[in-house]
Amino acid sequence: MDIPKTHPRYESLLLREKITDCLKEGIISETGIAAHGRGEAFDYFLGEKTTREADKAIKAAAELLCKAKNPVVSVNGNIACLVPKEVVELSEIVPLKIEINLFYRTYEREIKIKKRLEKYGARNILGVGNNANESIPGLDSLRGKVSREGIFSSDVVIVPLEDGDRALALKKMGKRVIAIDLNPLSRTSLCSDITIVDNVIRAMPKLIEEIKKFKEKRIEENLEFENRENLKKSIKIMKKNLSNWEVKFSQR
Ligand code: PTJ
Repeated sequence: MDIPKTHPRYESLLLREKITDCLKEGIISETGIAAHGRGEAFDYFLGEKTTREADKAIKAAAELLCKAKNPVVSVNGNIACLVPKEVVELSEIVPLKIEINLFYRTYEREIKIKKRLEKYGARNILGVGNNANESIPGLDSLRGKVSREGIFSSDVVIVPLEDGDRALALKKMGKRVIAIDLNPLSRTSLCSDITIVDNVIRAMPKLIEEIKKFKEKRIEENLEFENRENLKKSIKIMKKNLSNWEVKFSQR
């Protein structure tokens, strides 16, 4: 359907179209649609823009990625759908490995996601078929199947948009976890070392920019970052936006 550009929710509707197209193609799981909807709601509360807190988390994430020895980006259906180009760019500039890791894992979906990423220039994608040859201890879901040379032996993992069972298990393995999650209350957000409370659509290009800047500076920086404090501030922003709307409505 042609969405009129004048529609007040044009951008958001375009994203929904992308998501439904990816569902039809078998990239996104059916529950990925529900995950997207939950994200939309939190984005609304956030004001649909990158906050100062998210910017701070992005800078800290850029530094952690640049200093990592074996960083990996974990890709699920929603990420392959929404930001495939950015995933590939990230893998080139850090550089880092791309690993497909799915909750609703089927070989068919792995291949479809792999092909989509390759269309954007990705090479050596891990986590497909027999390459998912290791298990994350204590994780019963299929997300526990990981690649030995990827997530299993990584020191830093970036997990954009997922639920918290794996993030916690990765922490227990001693890894540093970077999450991108619009929900500051999710288990992933709470247990990660750095949570970027922002939409992946906005956060990924900004993360790439910050990595470029960090590399250009070539100086030792040790940014201080307190995840819980940052999360609290993101919640405060949401609360403030909600109260501002409440005031606006009572003035009508
Ligand atoms: O592709 P698969 O099989 O691995 O399945 C992946 C899904 C997404 C279905 C699975 O990880 C899942 O169920 O996730 P949850 O529990 O719904 O969590 C997704 C989180 O991402 C929620 O906290 C959402 O608020 C958040 N989220 C959704 N869309 C975005 C987002 N965060 C950032 N940017 C978004 N665009």
